[in-house]
Amino acid sequence: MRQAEACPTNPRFSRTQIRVNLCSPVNPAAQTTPVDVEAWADQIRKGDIRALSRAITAVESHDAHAENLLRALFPHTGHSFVIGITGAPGTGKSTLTDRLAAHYRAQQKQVGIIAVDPTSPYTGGAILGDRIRMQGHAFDAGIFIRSMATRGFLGGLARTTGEVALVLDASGKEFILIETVGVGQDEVDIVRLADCTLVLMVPGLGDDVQNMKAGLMEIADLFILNKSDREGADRVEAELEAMLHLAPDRDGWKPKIIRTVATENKGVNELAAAIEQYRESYRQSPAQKEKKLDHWKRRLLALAEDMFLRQITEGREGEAALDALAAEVAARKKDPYAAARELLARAEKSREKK
Ligand SMILES: Nc1nc2c(ncn2[C@@H]2O[C@H](COP(=O)(O)OP(=O)(O)OP(=O)(O)O)[C@@H](O)[C@H]2O)c(=O)[nH]1
Ligand SMILES: [Mg+2]
Repeated sequence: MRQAEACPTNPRFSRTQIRVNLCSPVNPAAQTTPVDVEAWADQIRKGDIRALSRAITAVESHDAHAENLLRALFPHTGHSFVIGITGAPGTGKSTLTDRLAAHYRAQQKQVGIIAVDPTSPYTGGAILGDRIRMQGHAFDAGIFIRSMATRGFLGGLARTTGEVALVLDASGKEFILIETVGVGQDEVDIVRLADCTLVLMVPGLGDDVQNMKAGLMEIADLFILNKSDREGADRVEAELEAMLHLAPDRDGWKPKIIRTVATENKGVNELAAAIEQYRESYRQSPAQKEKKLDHWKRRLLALAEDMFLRQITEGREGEAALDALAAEVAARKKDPYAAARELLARAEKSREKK
């Protein structure tokens, strides 16, 4: 079981106890400060780094202005190409993300990186792990790197990541790279935000292909055989090929395998070319529309669910009502269905009041 984590705005609740977010929905301190959201959005669109950083922080902390800001930015989004980079811990995701970003920067493309992993060697716009890489990007205004903690976001990690990506999109980033460790459902949901998903494999992880989570297998548009300088690369490639051979085409696209040695920048050009090929094939296929629709259906449902849960549990009164109902059900004084209907009625009332 996961360790209980305090909800950021309401430590009384923990994420493990209740998965829905029963915290107060906004940061109350921020509510009192008047903010010109339109001007802020304009600054972001002009590429102002501080305005961008502030926006991402606002989104992450569910600042009172985050929703309005995202609404102001939304009409200016939809231009980025989002690349999800996932794979087991230590497979070289950060190194490869970094190389791919450098490749795009060399073409004067603006890049945003979201590392959904506190252990990733990116922090506050600089990369800690590797000093040479750090020098490479630290003063480059064309690249924006944001590291996010993996848990504890209101509305869930995938939603926050999606919102951060929207902000980066509005700021004119042509490519957004999202690095995430491919282990849990949260991570699979994050990867689903991407237009193109890279799944990293490395030789020497035992029964790599067999052990790979079925879910990840299904979402991979490109398989990256990283650390292919290591022994066993041929075997993993053969296994992957065999598996891909059996898998049906997905909307006219057959996932490819690209060999890389991220540390030596080998295979990065080939990878970028394969991404471009995927992008082209995708652009021409009717599947793109369907994928986008599916994407927004999922996001809208998650958002509506979140808003709805907030209506139910809004304020102290809401929390108290939930506590009281839970106590009644636990004591068998009320059945859970009747109690849930009472909660629904509360949400209805809260809507009527607005
Ligand atoms: N030999 C070899 N080492 C590599 C290669 N790519 C990355 N590494 C090394 O593998 C280690 C892990 O690399 P990261 O890029 O941090 O891997 P990651 O997947 O981001 O790791 P987590 O974020 O912790 O899951 C580092 O020591 C890298 O230098 C490669 O192609 N070949
Ligand atoms: Mg990493």
